[in-house]
Amino acid sequence: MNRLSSGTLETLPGDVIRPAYDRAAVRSGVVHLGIGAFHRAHQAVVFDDALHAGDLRWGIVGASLRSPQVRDQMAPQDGLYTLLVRDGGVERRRIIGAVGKVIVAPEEPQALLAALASPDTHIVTLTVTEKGYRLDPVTGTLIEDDPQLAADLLSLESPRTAPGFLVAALGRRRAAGLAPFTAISCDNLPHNGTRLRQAVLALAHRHDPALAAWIEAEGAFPETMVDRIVPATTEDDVAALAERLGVEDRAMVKTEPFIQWVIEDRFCGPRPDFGAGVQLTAAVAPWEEAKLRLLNGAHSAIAYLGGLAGIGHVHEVLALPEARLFVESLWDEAQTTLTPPPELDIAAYRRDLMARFDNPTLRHSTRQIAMDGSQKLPQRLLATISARLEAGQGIQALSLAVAGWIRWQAGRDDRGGTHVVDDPLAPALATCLAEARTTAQRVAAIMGFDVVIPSSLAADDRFGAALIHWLAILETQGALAALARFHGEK
Ligand code: CS2
Repeated sequence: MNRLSSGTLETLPGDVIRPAYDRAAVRSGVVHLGIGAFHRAHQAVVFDDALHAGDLRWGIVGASLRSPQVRDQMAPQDGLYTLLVRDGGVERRRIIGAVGKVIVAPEEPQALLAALASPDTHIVTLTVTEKGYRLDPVTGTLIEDDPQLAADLLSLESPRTAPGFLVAALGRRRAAGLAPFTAISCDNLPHNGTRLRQAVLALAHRHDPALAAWIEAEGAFPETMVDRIVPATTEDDVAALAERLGVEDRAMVKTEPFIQWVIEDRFCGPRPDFGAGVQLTAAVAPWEEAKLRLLNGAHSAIAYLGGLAGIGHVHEVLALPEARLFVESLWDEAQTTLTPPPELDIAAYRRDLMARFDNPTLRHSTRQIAMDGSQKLPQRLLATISARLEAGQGIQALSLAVAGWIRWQAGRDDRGGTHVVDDPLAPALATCLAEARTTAQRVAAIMGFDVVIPSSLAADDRFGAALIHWLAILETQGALAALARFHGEK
């Protein structure tokens, strides 16, 4: 079967939306680091909207910092891919044309630097996951013994890390008399702009304090909150789409109708006239906190507890009344820790969230969300627990979720299935738990794991006791029994 490409665009069924602008005339105003499915279903769509609106400055050069997979999927398709929006039985298909080319950074670091240093480039967006910033989650300082960062600390001739590429490119821009670009972290991290700025300034300072001062004075690192559920594409999705399109698209992404991008209005250069889905604001933190603690907190809880029960997808977990009630209780706990922006109606947000999680056609896998728990837990669950404890409030639902994460480390679910713990700290966590023989010892070991659990929380007996209580039930009776017990005890 033919591939989707500029040459086969015309053969697509009439209901497929396609680029209504001249792709040959598009300039690349954006470089994106970490071109995975999330970027293609989120920021790329926003820039594609700008192109549709007639502002041709906002094409994207995508970069992959690790594997060539996305380049290999997109290059034969001239960068084109399908955005498949699924809502119950309704499916909308749109071809996104914003991505001009994809660079695999380890193969062509100089090409990526050239794109970042180009006078056409005004915005750099990043989805490099929590771990990509090379910052210690607790102290916020650079992880200097990370081998890739260590290489970038020595030399920025051929950078390896996201901060490394940004610093090297900003150095070139300064030398060429160009303004810096606006760098926008689109990862689910609290204060993501501040973190990116910290990583860039710390690295720049080590190479050239004058460059660091220039970045500090002239650059911009807006905070953002990004939201759209983008499950990983499966072979079945690719096959089903090929049947509908008549051509094969190996770079397709599937997502929900909902899209939200809240951006701090702090750009140091041009930006598109953003349309639907984007809100510019002075304060992102309240949005971000609500999203991280409600959406992502529930997601992680569903992933571990549902995954332990051997359930594959989010909507299937929520089909169980006890899981649903548990999520509502988790939200009851998280909600009191928020200071929502005036425009955000939390009750309506919770209702909408549950409906988004229920979307049966997304098939969002619990294992996908369970990934990288050590990087996600602090902002999704642990900060919420600290806030509740400080206010003298209960933490039972939040603790059951964290106990689920601890239990997940054993690599076995309640039905005897096994899973790989996909986490950059998996080896360290395994070592930390290796000697622990009892539930209490396992909890004590995790409490001492200070790259994830802040010391103030580790010292709080209320948290320790709740974890022991729930972990014991998870270990002896399983996740479904724990959820049922949760309601019995409430
Ligand atoms: C999910 C997120 O995989 C995960 O950890 O919680 O990717 C989530 O789907 C997005 O943040 C939604 O905006």
